[in-house]
Amino acid sequence: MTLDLFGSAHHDVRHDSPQADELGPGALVLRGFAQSQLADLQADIDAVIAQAPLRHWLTPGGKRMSVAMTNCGEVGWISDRQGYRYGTHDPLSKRPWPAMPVSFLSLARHAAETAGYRDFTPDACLINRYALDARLTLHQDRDERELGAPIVSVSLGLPATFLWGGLQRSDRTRRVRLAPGDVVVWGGPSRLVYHGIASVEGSFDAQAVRYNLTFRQAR
Ligand SMILES: O=C(O)CCC(=O)C(=O)O
Ligand SMILES: [Mn+2]
Repeated sequence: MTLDLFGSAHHDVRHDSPQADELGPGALVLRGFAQSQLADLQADIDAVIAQAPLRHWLTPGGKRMSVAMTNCGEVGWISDRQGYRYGTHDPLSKRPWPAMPVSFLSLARHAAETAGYRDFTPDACLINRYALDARLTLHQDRDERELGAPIVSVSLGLPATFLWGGLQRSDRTRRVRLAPGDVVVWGGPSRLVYHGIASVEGSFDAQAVRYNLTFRQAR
């Protein structure tokens, strides 16, 4: 008994995440999971952006998205008047997307495993940058071929209000505050849950922004 208790307590402290909030079946917020890596992740984000600058995609309907985006990995998420899709090349530079930094891949795999998803092998990392007025309306991540793999989503910079709904767009949404270092993982029965970003929390520093890394197995 004593050994069991000691063993499970010991097991808990090995995780980087002291707390996990369940959003639904197969969906967790790992609080502070990436906390100790924020500076390294930001340096890697800056290096990707230097090769593939952030841009505001057009929606298929022709509206400019308020979130600025770029990608790294084998494939990147693209939106324009032709629709949403994944592509191997940056349409701006016509070059392949920058490689996924090792720090990104190991964080994504470790977070997925902590949430119960083994062997997550993301081939796509979407980098989202939110200024104070940016929003991401309620949507499903459904452009991926491999819906068996989870989504891993990492928050950096300003805090935000994440919307977590249901499998129908009209389902009630829950508001979840995401702080820098929080990692949301969703898959299994929650893989196609509607979600979005309602708002980014202000700061006196006008330069401040929020970044999000969304890891997916797209192909
Ligand atoms: O910024 C976030 O936390 C969510 C991003 C997202 O849902 C997406 O890029 O599909
Ligand atoms: Mn999404």
